[in-house]
Amino acid sequence: MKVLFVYTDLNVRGGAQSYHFGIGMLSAMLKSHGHETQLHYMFGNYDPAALTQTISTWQPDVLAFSAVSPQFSYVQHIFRDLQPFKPFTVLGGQHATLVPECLEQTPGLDAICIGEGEYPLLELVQTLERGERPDQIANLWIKREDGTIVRNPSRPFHEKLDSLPFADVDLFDYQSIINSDFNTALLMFSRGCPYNCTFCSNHALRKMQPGTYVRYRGVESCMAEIRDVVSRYRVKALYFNDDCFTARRDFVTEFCRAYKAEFNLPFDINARPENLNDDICRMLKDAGCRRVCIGLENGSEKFRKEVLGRNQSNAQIESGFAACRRAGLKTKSFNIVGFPFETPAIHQETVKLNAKMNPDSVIIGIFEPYPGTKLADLCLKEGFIEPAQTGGEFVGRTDTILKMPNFSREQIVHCFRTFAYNVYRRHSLRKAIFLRFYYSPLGEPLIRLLKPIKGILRRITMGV
Ligand code: B12
Ligand code: SF4
Repeated sequence: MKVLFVYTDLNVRGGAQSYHFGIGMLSAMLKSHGHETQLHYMFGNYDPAALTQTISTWQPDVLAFSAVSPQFSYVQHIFRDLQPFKPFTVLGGQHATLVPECLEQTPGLDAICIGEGEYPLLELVQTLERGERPDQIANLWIKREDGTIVRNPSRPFHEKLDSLPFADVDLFDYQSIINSDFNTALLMFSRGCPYNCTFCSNHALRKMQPGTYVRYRGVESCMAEIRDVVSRYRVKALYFNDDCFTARRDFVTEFCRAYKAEFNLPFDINARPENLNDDICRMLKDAGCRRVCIGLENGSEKFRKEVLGRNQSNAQIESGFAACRRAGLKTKSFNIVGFPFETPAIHQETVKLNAKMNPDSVIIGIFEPYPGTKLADLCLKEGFIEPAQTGGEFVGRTDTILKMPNFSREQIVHCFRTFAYNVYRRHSLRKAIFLRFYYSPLGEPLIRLLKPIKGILRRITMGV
């Protein structure tokens, strides 16, 4: 059968094309069972005409959409603008998983997938191929012709990740994705995260299927996938985009040993600061690690513990950054402003802690309440957002939909724009001024304008 994946990647800050691990995995599974797949990547502009064209020329049997919550409105636009569809339509990804009511709310959508989709999608395609109704496939909710919904139970999280085929990166224009991200290929070897931060979807996703949520691939399988990617694409660096690469010490040890023996490419990882000590940082550095991206998120110990579900002290954060520095690893900190109950004074603690850590680069985004998370529920309960409000008509993470008495929208946006400047102004005025522009309203056009020299700018501002 022919399955056309539709991946919307619209109105996202930064302007780089992106790869989608989930779609890569689903496509690999279908292809390994003899089905044909194609991708319609909607990047830059919302252009439904191009999708209509792809559907009419390729004539797929199934249209398979994937969406995070901030992208779901574009999927709805597609359904509104292109109906009626002849192919069977199915939506998966974080939004369908956490907001399954979207099936009822989207005329023309035939099914959704709750959670992991490799086997559910394969079984759906096989059932349709046999000409049968796909009413009894675990993880799928199906809309019948009379509008009633069949809610099938969820199957356990897939235990053995090594048994799944490698992601089908060839479905994407993978080389230009690599090129657009400073010649860096994105890979991922685990699923889930052991932590429970209230603003992140992980705690909600872990409840949607039974079984073990946090799983890692075997190191041999990771090496085989890296080998495959670097032998077929022009790659200068790798970014292992696992939620928390350092969560399992035995994995890191074995991975570093195997990687060092075979590859000579710098790599970046994501980590929690409390996982980082001299031993692990030296091991990472020795294996070729270039940069550790650390979720700092907020500088107040009390606020992190009481509102964000992050029970870690400032001393632990400082010690994690210090260990990276001693090992010669670059650091990048991720931060958020505009959390419910945050105030300008609490945000100043985030500025202060970052200024003290002086990471090689900092990233800040404005808090977005993702449906199904504890913080989105809190926002609703406190009246900071309206029910059914999931996003605004702005580039995500650059503005807020929250209405809070102690931290106004104008103040939040101002803090977002001036954060990086305030972190760096005492360390490097040149970097601070550049980042002041980058986060200004002119930032997006500026990024596009400076595209030809973005590598140089990255070295000045991020050190890599
Ligand atoms: C890697 C990653 C990225 C990558 C890759 C993008 C992508 N969409 O995969 C990059 C860096 C580009 C990215 C960007 C963004 N991301 Co992101 N990202 C992740 C991360 C860390 C891992 C996702 C992943 O690859 N998992 C592994 C794969 C195999 O699983 P999967 O994608 O979930 O797919 C499986 C199932 O969902 C299902 N499935 C998925 N699609 C479909 C479709 C069909 C038809 C079927 C049947 C099944 C199905 O089957 C797949 C295989 O089992 C998650 C955190 C997390 N733990 O989920 C955040 C996460 C998904 N991202 C998030 C967000 C908000 C974004 C951005 C909007 C951020 C921004 N403003 O820039 C953008 C949106 C980009 C876009 N257009 O989708 C949120 C989504 C929240 C929500 N509830 O919607 C998450 C959950 C993080 C968080 N803060 O909670 N992201
Ligand atoms: S550590 Fe990061 S990925 Fe894990 S739950 Fe917290 S925010 Fe999400």
